[in-house]
Amino acid sequence: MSAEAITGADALVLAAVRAGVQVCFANPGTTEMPLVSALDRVPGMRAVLGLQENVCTGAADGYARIAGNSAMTLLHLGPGLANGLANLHNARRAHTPIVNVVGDHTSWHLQYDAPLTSDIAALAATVGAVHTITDRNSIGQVMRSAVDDAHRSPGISTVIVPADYQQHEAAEAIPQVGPRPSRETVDGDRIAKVAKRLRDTGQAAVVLLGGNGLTRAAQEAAWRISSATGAVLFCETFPACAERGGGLPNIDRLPYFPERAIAALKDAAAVVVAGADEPVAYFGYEGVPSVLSPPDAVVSLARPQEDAESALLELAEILGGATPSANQPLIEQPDDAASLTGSTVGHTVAANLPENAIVSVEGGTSGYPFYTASAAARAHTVLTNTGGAIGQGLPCALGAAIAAPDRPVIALQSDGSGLYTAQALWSMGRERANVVVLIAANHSYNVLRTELGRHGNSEFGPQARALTSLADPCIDWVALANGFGVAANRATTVGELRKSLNDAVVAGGPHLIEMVL
Ligand SMILES: Cc1ncc(C[n+]2csc(CCOP(=O)(O)OP(=O)(O)O)c2C)c(N)n1
Ligand SMILES: [Mg+2]
Repeated sequence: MSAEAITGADALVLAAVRAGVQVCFANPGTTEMPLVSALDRVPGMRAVLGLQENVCTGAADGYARIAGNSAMTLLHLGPGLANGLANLHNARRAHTPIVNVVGDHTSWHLQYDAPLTSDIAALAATVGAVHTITDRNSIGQVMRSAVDDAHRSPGISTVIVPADYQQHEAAEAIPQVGPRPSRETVDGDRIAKVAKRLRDTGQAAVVLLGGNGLTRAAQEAAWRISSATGAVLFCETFPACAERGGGLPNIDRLPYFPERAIAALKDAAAVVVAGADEPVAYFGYEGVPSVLSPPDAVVSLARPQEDAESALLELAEILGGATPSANQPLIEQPDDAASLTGSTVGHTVAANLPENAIVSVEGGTSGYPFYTASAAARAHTVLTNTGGAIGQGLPCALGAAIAAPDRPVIALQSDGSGLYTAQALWSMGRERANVVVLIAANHSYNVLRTELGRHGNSEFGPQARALTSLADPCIDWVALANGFGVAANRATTVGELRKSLNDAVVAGGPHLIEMVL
């Protein structure tokens, strides 16, 4: 394609493709029509339709976490972006590279304050860098900068592009393929200082892993560091992407509730963070400290956007620890006749996990018990909800399946959270995504009942009960999935779950199993 013959929209898509972007999760409108046409004219970009923008942004997050490459979204004006913000918030917490392309009114129409006019830049600024196209001379250049921005912390960047600049002929040369920014390397001095601190503190140290400190190689290095110094290893409570099972050490997540996290860290003379932020409580509770580690204990080996993996490998070399031999317990398989509870589900899924699976976990009911049991499972990758805005698990599983079509994806999903973005099921059906969705159907916002209890409310009144119940009417997940074109069945016992999970994995997804708890 020569620069003279192409439109601004072509220039934008071409620049994205040349920057290595391959997938665009889209829900376009009138102001993005030139971009939709450009996706047909410019080869190299797969377009995936999401039926609500929070599906698009969550799928972009899941895709980019697994592909290690940025994803593009195409969203309609301010309201489209606003619908996608909750999962962009989660993606920002995961440091995921995403470029949002948001159309705006034609430049000369903006002054009339037409119904769909809004402050798109203000919305976009809540999650990262904002680029507004103000002429037709630099659309490709700006897109290239936005992709580069997405590969720097915090990960999200947005390009706002008025419809006329998309439509008119581009007046620029499109950037050629060039290297993308990669994770910053940690300098040797810092690593040497951490080594000294670990030697000095010995067994009273904790190493908290996050970011790319949770790859297989990084966890093995952390294991060696622990064997050399006696340091206790933890994984951040909600990792973006963590390898687990397949002989890896059983690294616990830092507990969610602050009292338990504080107890886990209280004797630590050093808390070495490797790819994780300094740990703070998820919420503030009266009388409970927000900062979880003892004063002055935190030592940074690598911040989340830095290369924690190589820093851990170098630290392990300096400290000289040997790799301990794997001694994994077997997973206790619950009895086939047992009923489904969070615990029996967690064990059953862990015991039957296919090799090299990706597990997108959202919700605590089966999520926590699964994590505990999954250390002894086959090798897999876990994706969690990093920012606490629920409605992330199903889109994230969809995106992961598009990034890794050869790997089985399991979405271990609480029901209430799943209903925020249930439309993701339709995209799974359309894209033939290899996802098995396991719904923990307790027909309640159970975790909120626990939180009500923590606020001293153990006797729920009718309003509190109603606001935390999804029963009456009960949601029929099998009918819902079928309605979206996804095959589904219901399981009420461990045996039924085991059989239908194994069958679905063999058949290939998408498939949904409603687990009646
Ligand atoms: C966007 C957003 N809205 C609301 C909440 C508050 N919230 C946290 S957990 C929860 C309910 C979760 O229920 P479910 O997913 O069914 O989990 P479980 O029953 O397994 O605890 C709600 C509404 C939130 N975290 N994010
Ligand atoms: Mg629930």
